Amino acid sequence: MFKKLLIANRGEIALRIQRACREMGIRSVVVYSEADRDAKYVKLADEAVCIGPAPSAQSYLNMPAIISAAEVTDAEAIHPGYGFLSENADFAERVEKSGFAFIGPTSASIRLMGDKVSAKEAMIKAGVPTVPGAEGSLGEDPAQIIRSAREVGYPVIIKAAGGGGGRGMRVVHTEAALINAVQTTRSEAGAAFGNPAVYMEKFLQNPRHIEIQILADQHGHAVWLGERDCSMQRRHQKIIEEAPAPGIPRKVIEKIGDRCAAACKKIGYRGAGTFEFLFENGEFYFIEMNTRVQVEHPVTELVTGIDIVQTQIRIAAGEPLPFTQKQVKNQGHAIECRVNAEDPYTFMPSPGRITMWHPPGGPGVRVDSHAYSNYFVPSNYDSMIGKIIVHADTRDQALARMRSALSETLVEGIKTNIPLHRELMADGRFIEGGTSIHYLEGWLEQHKQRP
Ligand code: MV4
Repeated sequence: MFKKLLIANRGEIALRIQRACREMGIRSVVVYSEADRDAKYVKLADEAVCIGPAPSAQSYLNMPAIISAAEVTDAEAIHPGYGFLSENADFAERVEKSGFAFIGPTSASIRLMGDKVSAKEAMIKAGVPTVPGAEGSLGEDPAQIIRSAREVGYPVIIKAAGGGGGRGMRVVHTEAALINAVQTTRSEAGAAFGNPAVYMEKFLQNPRHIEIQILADQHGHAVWLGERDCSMQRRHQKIIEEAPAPGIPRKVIEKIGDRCAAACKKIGYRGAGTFEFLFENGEFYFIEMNTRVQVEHPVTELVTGIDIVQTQIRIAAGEPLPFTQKQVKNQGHAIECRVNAEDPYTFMPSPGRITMWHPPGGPGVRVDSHAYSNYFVPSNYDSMIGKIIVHADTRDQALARMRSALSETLVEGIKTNIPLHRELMADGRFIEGGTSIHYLEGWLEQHKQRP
């Protein structure tokens, strides 16, 4: 096992990785920007290295600074967390070429999944169901593009191969709008991702967003840990996640989970990963694969009892998976609410000093947060300041536990989205379960007039 690991991230996930290291007897090095100098998790690390000023481009995205920090501290491995450099294939490659272990898949796997066209092709080959659409990326011939759209059937969606996570896509409802939409998406993609390639899919009108968590080792083993329902989102920012996904028969989930694990073996995937699906009318359609640990990993940890971050580290150190598929069991129900420093209804960021932080507690309540009373939330980064996660035997009990946890939580000095979470936990349709990716935006539209 590694003796020392560098955490190339900040905030709650830096603290989460640090906790995994401490339990495993691994010394942790945290890198930080000038804006995060006084954060408690920085002081709690075994070693801390300042890598630059507040803007991410000069600190958390600064590859030479991070690799130098690993060199001067004699770290053996680098954990990228999520966001920042976590899905940057060039970074993974530079980390390994510099002699460190990258806690994640090979740079080849990251590259394969980073290009959404090659990711989809790999999944089709591996027997994972994908959204119906035109094969490969679109060519230049307008007549051919028009024929493809007729075959797929309107509405279609044009997506950038270099996009993902909702960036670089356009829905097209009529043939009259098609060629223009393709051209615009192409030029935006070229500017934003340095890759003008686009592809076409059938546009699914009202799906849910369901994802499958997998873990794969370097010895040819791969397991799936269950699913998460991440449909409660606004502008591609998830706010509530849960496991298992309400109302989907276990047989249907098991079939797709087994396909994901088989696909990992087929492509030689290693580490933690997530297969993202759209789920509509009882069918799963693969859209993208994330090659990192995700924000919402705790709901899967709570229902399986498996520590995903520790397992990521063990896999990178060359250990075999410590459990088989048969030993993976989902127990009870878990719900996560992301706590953001923002206005709960306008979603305007609300950085600044937290004058009072009183997190919830009690049985089945987990809080992953780097915040504390007198912590200053910098304006330079994502507004998420923590996550409240609950676990109980049933979904109804988990909902009750989350309502109780939210009622205990006090955050003063800045605005947070906790009032929104309190309302959603009391919303009839959410309580029923199974709302689509468009539910929250509709709900916000209907709840515009408030005190
Ligand atoms: C889609 C879709 C409907 N049909 N693809 C958005 C994020 C990116 N991962 C893929 N996305 C979508 N792809 C087809 N063929 C609708 C979305 C989508 C979405 C997906 C997941 C979660 C939230 C979403 C919000 C709007 C659109």
